[in-house]
Amino acid sequence: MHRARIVFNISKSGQSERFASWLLNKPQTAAVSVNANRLKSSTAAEPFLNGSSSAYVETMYNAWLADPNSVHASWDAFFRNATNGAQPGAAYTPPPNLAPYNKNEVPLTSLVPSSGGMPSISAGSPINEKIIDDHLAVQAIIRSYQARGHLAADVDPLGITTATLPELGMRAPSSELIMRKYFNFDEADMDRVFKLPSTTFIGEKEKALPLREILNRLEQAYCNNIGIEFMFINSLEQCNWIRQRMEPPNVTKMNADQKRLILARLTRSTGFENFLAKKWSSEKRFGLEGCEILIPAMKQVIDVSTKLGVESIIMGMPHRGRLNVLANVCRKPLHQLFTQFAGLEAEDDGSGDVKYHLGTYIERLNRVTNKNIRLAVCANPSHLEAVDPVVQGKTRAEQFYRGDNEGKKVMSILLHGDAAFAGQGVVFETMHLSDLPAYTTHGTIHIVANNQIGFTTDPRHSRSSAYCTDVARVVNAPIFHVNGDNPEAVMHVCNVAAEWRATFHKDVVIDIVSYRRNGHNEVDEPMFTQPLMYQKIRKTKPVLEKYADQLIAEGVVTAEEVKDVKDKYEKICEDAYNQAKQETHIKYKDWLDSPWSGFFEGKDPLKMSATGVVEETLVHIGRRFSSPPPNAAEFEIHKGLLRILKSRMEMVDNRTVDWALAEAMAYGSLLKEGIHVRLSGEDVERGTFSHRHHVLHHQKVDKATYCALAHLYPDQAPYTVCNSSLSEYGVLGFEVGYSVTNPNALVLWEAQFGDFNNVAQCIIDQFISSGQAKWVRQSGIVLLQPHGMEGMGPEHSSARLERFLQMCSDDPDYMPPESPDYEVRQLHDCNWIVANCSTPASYFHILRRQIALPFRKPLILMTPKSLLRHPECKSSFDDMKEGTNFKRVIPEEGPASENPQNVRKLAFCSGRVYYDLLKQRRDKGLEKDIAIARLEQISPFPYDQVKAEIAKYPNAQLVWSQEEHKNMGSWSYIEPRFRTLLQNQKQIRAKSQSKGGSWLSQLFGRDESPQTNAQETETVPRTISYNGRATAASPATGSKAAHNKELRNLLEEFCVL
Ligand SMILES: Cc1ncc(C[n+]2csc(CCOP(=O)(O)OP(=O)(O)O)c2C)c(N)n1
Ligand SMILES: [Mg+2]
Repeated sequence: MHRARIVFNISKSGQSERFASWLLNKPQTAAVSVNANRLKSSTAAEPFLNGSSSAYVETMYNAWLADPNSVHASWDAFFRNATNGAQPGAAYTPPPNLAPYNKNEVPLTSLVPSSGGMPSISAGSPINEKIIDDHLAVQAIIRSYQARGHLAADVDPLGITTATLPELGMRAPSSELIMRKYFNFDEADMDRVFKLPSTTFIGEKEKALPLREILNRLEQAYCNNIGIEFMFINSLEQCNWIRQRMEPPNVTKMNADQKRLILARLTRSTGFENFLAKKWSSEKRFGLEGCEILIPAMKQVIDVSTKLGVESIIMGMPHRGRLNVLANVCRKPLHQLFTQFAGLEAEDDGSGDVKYHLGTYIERLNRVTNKNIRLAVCANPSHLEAVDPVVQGKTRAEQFYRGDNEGKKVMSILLHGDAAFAGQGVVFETMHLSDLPAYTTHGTIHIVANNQIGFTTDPRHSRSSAYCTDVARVVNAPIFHVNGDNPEAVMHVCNVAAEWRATFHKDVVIDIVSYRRNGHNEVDEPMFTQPLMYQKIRKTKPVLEKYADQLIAEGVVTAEEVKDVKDKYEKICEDAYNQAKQETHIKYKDWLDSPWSGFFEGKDPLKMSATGVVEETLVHIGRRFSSPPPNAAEFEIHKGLLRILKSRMEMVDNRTVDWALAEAMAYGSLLKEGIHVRLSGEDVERGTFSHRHHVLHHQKVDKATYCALAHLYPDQAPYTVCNSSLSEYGVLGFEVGYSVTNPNALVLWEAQFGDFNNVAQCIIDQFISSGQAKWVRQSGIVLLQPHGMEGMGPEHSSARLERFLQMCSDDPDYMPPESPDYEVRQLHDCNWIVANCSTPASYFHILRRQIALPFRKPLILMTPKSLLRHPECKSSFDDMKEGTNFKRVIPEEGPASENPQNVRKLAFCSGRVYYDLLKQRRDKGLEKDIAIARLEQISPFPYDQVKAEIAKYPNAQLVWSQEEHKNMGSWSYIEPRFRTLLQNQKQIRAKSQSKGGSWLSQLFGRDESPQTNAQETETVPRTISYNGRATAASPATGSKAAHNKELRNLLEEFCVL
């Protein structure tokens, strides 16, 4: 109403340019009065003149005005008749074939005054131009509101985002400029009736309305407390769907029961924060004050979604209001929440996390829908938005395991802060997963708790986009900005968003524009930086008070009822508080977001199953993997691939495997055992190095593909191999989320080159290396990281092995006592496994070991590049068949091992450098002098097996050979662990060292005489020296020549005895 009046005022305020002058470049005319009664007459008189054909009509009309002969005779007749004042319908002569008009449309000519007062007119008459002009203008106004109404909407409870123009007495000058600039109807036009185009639903059943009512309704729909951005959506069906739900008058009206429910929920949301503030006034809790409506909003989304069939909801959210969400949305027992404030010790293992990061998992009855629902809030780090892809991965996984292929049963809700939503790139990466076949979760509901500030920074300094939600436009998600102080508008938007998700299975954003009543946290002073904003906030009544007053005034509730609901909730909190006081310990597992029921029960936590596989299985998988699709002779495979398949088949015949075949056998054998395998990453289907080829493409038929590993056995588990979007942070986060959902799956993410993993550093640091310690949540995710110095320059050489090793939690000064279950015990205690395997068999076993373990640990695996085709990098079936296992250390097995006493150097290494060392040793004829042992697993450090190898070569100097620079690779990790081991093994020592020899002396010469002195052996342990590249800032040189020189030096040094 108000706004319609404003519109009218503007038109009087002297703007002379006609609204539609840009549409019809014709001389303007004076206003004519329209007899509204005429509207009640004919509606279907001119069927071709509907909204969708108006552009065509306009073109025809323009052409006709310019030259009546230039249009079809039927058009000429029509325009002539119409301009001569023909009765509705009478002007019509069948025109060229136009689409039939929609049911809610009326013909334009029916709105032309039929008689009386109508001047006699002829072709080109200004009066008729005006009629058409005005209708086109009204259409354009409607469209303007739909497209840009949000700019003028009253969505800010503080009224600070939209500046006031005092002289006009209105907000949002942009809207005046953009929407109404050309508007020049005057008061007399306000009661003229205009037909409504098919693209609006403001009329409900009316097909035409007076201009005044049109404007009123548009104002109500688009410029009240909801601002909608949706006109960028490419689908007309979806645009109309939104218009249908937002435009009819009174769509946001709620009945008394609904209002009371909102009030009750708002009371809890507000009461919870008040209670915490009262009991723990100086504790940080990142309260929701100012955006308390978030809780009723989430509950509304959940209610509607469960009504529409959703059974499980996975949520991710930041700090703000998190405790409130756990308490009032998830209904986590309040006393458990309150014990988090008590500073109690934990009963279980782990280092824990602050209370506003912890996750939870609840199954409960939704009282509104009377359906059982599962709610999970994922644990998340401080790193804002990092949890987004994790939630998506978890949601996708849950959908997968339930067979919910369309996302009807499982869905995700992501909550965001305004500053983080706009600022964090991972939001964009996550959005871009939303429609990809192997990553979609079939629509996420995003809710922004938009308090118009990020810590101390105003939006104008924290984003360049108009809204904090603009990122969602890239995926055609509708965006609803809503004033957080209008609870009913918020609920309406929630209803529409939930329905949208259930209908179209696409993302949608609810932007709750609100404010932050306190500082960033409860002990911060916001007036330091936002004095004016906070003066305004101080004067703003809490939404609960406003809404309670409103409902009391409406007679929906009484003041006593309001007080009663409030007191009851306070009592609930007080009781829980007293209960919490009885607790003596907290339990981290109370906060687990992904319980694996049945996985740990009845298992020996230190018993690992075998990883070897019967030969028959290896052969079967090998053959399938080396064959074109069975029974599909017409499937045309690329000739190069046929050669690869043939050579694979030959390997199978010869009982050997290369890297790709070993990998396929690992996956295939797990699939056979019912373990789902999912391999995701950039270009993983073929493999960056064109070695994998898990998906064969028909050379003649588009999108016809074949994946052998998905068709190995009729009852196998599903295999997913999927090329991802070009994202590391988003995709790795997604796979982490996928991996934590079910332990009976091997989930792998492959970096294109290991070098790129640091783009996902946050996921690695915050979730993978520390997730179990912080949140008792295990993950068996595998990171495949192509790594190796092969002269490919600084960004294609290093997966930064050193970083992963630096984050290993095992103590370098502690050597675990030996036991029969040494391997599994170490794995149990570590935070993750870091390995750099040198053989296909090791790769096969270590992948299978991920599942053979009775728990789950992340595996960080350096993987090869040139080794994929290295003729020596092959394994025999003998190393993989039943009875074989993963070798954490591969000892020397050549001539040196036959006479160990004579071996002068024992070199330890890991990964591909082994093959360079091997060749060098052979070339130099040092096979009896130098033994090479390989650490296939670097961390946990295989003390037991390293010790045995060292003991075998008592006279050998010990060297660690690596191809990485000295400040990179494994050296900094293995050096202190070797020291610990050697100090613990004083009986093993080289005499040269007992004489004070340093690693330098070992390198440049050694004492041949065998050791005899027992006292010396006890006091002087052996040491290990370094053989590798010097320290450097960059991981690798960009010069091939420099690379080769460095390698030569390394290898020459390796041979120095
Ligand atoms: C990735 C990241 N960078 C910086 C921070 C530090 N930080 C914590 S809260 C915050 C402001 C967040 O603002 P907003 O997203 O609007 O949420 P609000 O606190 O206003 O609810 C910042 C910068 C962080 N937690 N994560
Ligand atoms: Mg904010």
